[in-house]
Amino acid sequence: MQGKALVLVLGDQVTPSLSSLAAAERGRDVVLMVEVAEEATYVRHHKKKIAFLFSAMRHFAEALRQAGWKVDYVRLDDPGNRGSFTGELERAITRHKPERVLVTEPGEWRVRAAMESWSERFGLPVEILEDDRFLCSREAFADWAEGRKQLRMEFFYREMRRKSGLLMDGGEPEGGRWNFDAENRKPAKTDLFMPKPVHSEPDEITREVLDLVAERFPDHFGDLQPFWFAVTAEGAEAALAHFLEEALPSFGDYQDAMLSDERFLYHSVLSLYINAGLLDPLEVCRRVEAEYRAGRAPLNAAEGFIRQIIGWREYVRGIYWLKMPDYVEQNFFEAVRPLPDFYWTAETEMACIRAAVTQTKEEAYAHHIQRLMVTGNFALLAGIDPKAVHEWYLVVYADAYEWVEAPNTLGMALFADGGLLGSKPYAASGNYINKMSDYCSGCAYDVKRKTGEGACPFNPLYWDFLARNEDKLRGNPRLAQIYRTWDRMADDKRADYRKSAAAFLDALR
Ligand code: FAD
Ligand code: DLZ
Ligand code: SF4
Repeated sequence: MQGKALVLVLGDQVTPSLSSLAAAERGRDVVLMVEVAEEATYVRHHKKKIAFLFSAMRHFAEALRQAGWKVDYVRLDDPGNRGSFTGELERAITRHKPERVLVTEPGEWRVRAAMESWSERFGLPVEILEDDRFLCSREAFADWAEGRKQLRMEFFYREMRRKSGLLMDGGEPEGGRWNFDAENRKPAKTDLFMPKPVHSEPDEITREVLDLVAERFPDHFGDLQPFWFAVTAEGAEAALAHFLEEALPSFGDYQDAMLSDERFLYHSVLSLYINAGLLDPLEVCRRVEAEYRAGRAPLNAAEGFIRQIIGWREYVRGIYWLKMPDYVEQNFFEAVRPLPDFYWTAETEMACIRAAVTQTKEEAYAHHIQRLMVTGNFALLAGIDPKAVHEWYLVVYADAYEWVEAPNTLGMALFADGGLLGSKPYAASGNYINKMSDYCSGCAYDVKRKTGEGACPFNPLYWDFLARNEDKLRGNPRLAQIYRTWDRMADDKRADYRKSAAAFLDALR
């Protein structure tokens, strides 16, 4: 029998079936959970994210105790708290004198690098176990990627469908097609019924955490109140049940839509629960499939949703671990412009950006198309330094961890990886935002104006981006048609676009 273990459980590992807990012995081994300043400040996370995780951690520790585990929980303001995983593990080793340390692999490269130093540092075996909450292990992804000229999500996704059996009809995809994305691009109308996510009432534990966060992190971005996130598995389950019943049937149709007064539309708002471990991603997908099989949700909704989780979510994680630590250093377009202040203040005349940033500040949430086609698209077109954009996305969302945030930001939104994750940049002019949202009707800029005073900035920036990066993009077959349009444009029109873009970018300083 192996000796007594100290089991370190991280804030985004609040899952009873976690591999490190499964490998430990209840009643004998000690579970260590630590609130540490370094995790809240290595980037200055949104106040709501810190409160969500601390409260989820405290509730989880209590649930483990109830289930018979010995739990050593270090609070942020406990005397002697050294403020880092390494410092707190060292103190706990002195307290408990374990023979080994058990931990489930972390989500971030930075933390893994620290973990790998622990065995030598503390003179103890440190077992880093696989995180089996993912369908595809890091090794399995590396095997899949090996020898492929191009890594494309769609092919990876098909393998995950086969592996999980989700939406399969024998060996074939349900409905005869793997992907129903083409049916998922309807703009939403304001008179449609939109369900609101479930609001959980803060209990005493959460209220105590809210006071702590207000006192310790007053200068961090974002509003702490009102706080309505669930912080337990039961609360997250209620949010899932509500989504299945109220929003899933329309999830597919309006997946790409944006509306000024509807911050959540038919999105699930489950990413923060899934990423922290309060919901099991595969179980969520099975529940979605069951809604389809029972005739309560159409196939385009169920397939669209399942693709986001067993496709995109698993795929970006695979890319992250395959390419770190270099992945976050990439800057394909050599973009250097500083992040404009309005990413923090929301003070801009651009109604779409103002809406996305205001809601991000208030909710620590924006849905995918806002992240990709509004704040992401602007940063791409304006040539903002990818590191600054990456840090912003890591700070501002309650669901943000580097393993999922970095490939989405640097790969999908900014094309900073030169096309490893996506086959072309998601660059779009104001026309796209106008088609998919109601933002433009309330904007100081005119989306129909292409250049000059009052023109929607996305219009000249779009062409300026393509012209500026012509040497890097012209050879991309998916952009051939766009460059043909640019080539056919009259010289003075092209010059107008470039001049308008330059004037806007100069004023940004
Ligand atoms: P829904 O629209 O309801 O989708 C269902 C689920 O699918 C989500 O809960 C999520 O678990 C998963 N999912 C959907 N799209 C993606 C994706 N592209 N990558 C991974 N999982 C996905 N997601 C994060 O979880 N954390 C991040 O830090 C994050 N940063 C992003 C940064 C940028 C620039 C972009 C473009 C996207 C980012 N995403 C991130 C992906 C996506 O925007 C969010 O997962 C989604 O908006 C969460 O809201 P939801 O739960 O309502 O999602
Ligand atoms: C994000 C976060 C924060 C703010 N605080 C803590 C903490 O105090 N203790 C903890 O165990 N985890 C925290 N986390 C989550 C970690 O940052 C996360 O586990 C790592 O980034 C690895 O994914
Ligand atoms: Fe955004 Fe342009 Fe529309 Fe204004 S006009 S909301 S800046 S896309």
